[in-house]
Amino acid sequence: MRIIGLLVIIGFGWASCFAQPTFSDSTALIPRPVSVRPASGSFLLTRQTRLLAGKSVPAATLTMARQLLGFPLSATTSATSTASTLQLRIDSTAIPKPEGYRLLIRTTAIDLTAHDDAGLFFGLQSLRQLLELAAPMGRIRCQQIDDYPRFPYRGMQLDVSRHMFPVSFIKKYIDGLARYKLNTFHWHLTDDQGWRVEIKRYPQLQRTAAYRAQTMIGHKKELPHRFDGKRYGGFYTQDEVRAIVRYAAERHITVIPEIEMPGHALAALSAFPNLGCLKPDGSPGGPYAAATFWGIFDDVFCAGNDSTFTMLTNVLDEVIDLFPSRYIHIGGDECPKVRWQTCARCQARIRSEKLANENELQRYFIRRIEKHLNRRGRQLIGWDEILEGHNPSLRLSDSAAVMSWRGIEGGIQAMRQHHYAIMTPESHVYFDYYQSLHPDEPLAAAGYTPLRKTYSYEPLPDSLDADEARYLLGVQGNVWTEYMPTPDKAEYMVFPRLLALAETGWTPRPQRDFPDFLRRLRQQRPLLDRQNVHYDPHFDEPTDTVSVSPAGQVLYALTTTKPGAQLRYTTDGSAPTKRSTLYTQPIAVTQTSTIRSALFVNGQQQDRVISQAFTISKATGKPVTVSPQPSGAYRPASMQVLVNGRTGTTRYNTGEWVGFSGTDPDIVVDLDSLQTISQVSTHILAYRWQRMWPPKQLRISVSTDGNTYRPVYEQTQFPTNGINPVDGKFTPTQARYIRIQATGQGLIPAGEYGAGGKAWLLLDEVIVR
Ligand code: TNX
Repeated sequence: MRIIGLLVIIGFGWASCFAQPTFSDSTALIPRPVSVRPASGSFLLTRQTRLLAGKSVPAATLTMARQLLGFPLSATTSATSTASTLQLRIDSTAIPKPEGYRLLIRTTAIDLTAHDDAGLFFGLQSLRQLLELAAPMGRIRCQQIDDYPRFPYRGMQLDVSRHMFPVSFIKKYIDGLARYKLNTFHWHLTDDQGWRVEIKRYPQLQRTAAYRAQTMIGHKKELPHRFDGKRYGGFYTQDEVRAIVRYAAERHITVIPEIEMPGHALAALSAFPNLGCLKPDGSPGGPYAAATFWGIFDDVFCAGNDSTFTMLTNVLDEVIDLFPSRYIHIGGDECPKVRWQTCARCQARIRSEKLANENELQRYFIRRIEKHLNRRGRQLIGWDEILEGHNPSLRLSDSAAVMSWRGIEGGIQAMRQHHYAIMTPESHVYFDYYQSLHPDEPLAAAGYTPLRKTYSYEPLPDSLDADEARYLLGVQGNVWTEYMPTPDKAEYMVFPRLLALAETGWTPRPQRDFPDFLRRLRQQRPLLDRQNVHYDPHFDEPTDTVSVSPAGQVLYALTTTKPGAQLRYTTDGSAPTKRSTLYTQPIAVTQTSTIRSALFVNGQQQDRVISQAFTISKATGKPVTVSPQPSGAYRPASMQVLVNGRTGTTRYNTGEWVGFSGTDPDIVVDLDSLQTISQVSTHILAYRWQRMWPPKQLRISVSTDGNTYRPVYEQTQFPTNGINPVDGKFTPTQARYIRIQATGQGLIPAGEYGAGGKAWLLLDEVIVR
């Protein structure tokens, strides 16, 4: 923390500030307050400023106030003798909203009145931001801020299993949450790749489950998988955990621990092989070892073995003693059922409990654990899969809460069933996904979630009525650390998206405005720098879109959010300079070329060069029909992405690839007129570790009338893990319609990642010559 630096700056800077008062702009606050009323005049924090506090204000809060403001404020009981005061008060009548506060800044006094201690803390965070934004002068404008959170739950998660971070970093992370008025730290402590919390009763968890033999290098979609050969691991001692819980509590942050079950349990099984399922022949399962790469693993806790529940409830008892949170997170996500299907004990449990299937066995598992938590006075929280296997006799208590991550459906379902829900959809608030499509971005998980997308997320689904909407507790950003081996990398992925999430959780919906958020974020950069936060600085980088006009022309549009910046571009492959063509409107792309663009402010290039290649062919911009319809996230807004001149890249979640889940696509491009053609090309994206498989066969046929097609090319081998170019060459022929059919897209074969599930087929860009 850089409080010392700030103190020096304010301490020595104040003398000169009467000459040239600079004001911090109250609306530079993040999250944006409910209401700000500016007044005339300004307040200057000086060494004479006294801290005045009512009896209801805890001593710890006064200490925190000094620490937050970085100023040696001495306390006083009366304001008479001093030049200026900072007065703290708790008054739940004047400030009716929990966590709410009113900050009244006048020329000689700042009055901070809050509903509760948390409100004081968040009010102090606002004051601190105002002072820091005003640094080095420390003079802030008179104003009244009335503020309170939109949602009671505002969380950030951190996975310490895939990669572990030092206690110092956990504290810095908690500081980051506190600054932006988040109030929950969801600590993902166990997973397949390592068990990270000390459990005194089971030293084998520390000895064995906390370590993996080595760690994967690169992205799991790349084959062959590569490893670093280095043993990796560690755990947080109970003393460290207690210190972190205390540190968080002082900052009004609740720590919710997560102990994963019944899936994501490989590390635990490595220490307790007897808690795995029996093999089909009845022999014990295993041996198990903590996972060395990323994904979902079939080996899970045995649900038929009572010892599983004994061990887990003993673990939870120690966890409950460590964490005073109302909720205990038990995971519940991504639990394959294949072992349960062939385990004699699990099958016996299904019979004895009269369960319909393995999904109900999962519910039985969760419900049994829930009963234990409830007996200990705690409530269960889990990922949305805890709603699986609905069976009235296994109903979770009303108090169980659901974290909706596979989109928002789980959350909606939960709220309809009157369970509290926290929205954490991977589509918007997974901070392990790329923030930019620039090729220089450091390695990240699969998705693409730019800042604007995170910011655009509205947690309250339209489909809920007012009664159901009461069950929306709030929002959370998730930080899975497969590709974040260091604290710096984690910060790069988390910031500034955390600030966008914080605003979503705090600020009333009508006050949220992305351009205004960006303006404030730019002002906050020096604050992040001073905190030594390694945030992603590219949030004003240009973004591009490709569309096809009604007349069939490819249009390349660029936008920038950077004020006063000019976009300039070249089409000959050269690097853009301040003398390159100025971008004023979408560029009509008429020939195969690469457009490179960059931002310039006062003739100086800003940020990175954006590059986009186009292939223009006889098919470009022509009408396309696709059947059956593409599936899920790979169903583009327009099928003309297949002929927009742009080919999908290995960053595949951008709407460019057209995807089919378990179905065989049939694509027809109409060239509008009979033409002589001799080549049809396309691309197949096959990443087995993303469940993306090539077809058994791809056939290209042509037609003059759209009824009778003649095959001209077939391909059955798609050897590349990644993008497979398909180049169908044939003797020149007359045709108007081009048809591409891919077949054999069924279930993922046994022994492969995601076996038995539907394979995806991804296809993009039809090029006809
Ligand atoms: C899914 S989100 C997971 C995690 C992975 C994450 C990677 C959830 C409940 N489970 O185990 O780390 O995807 O994005």
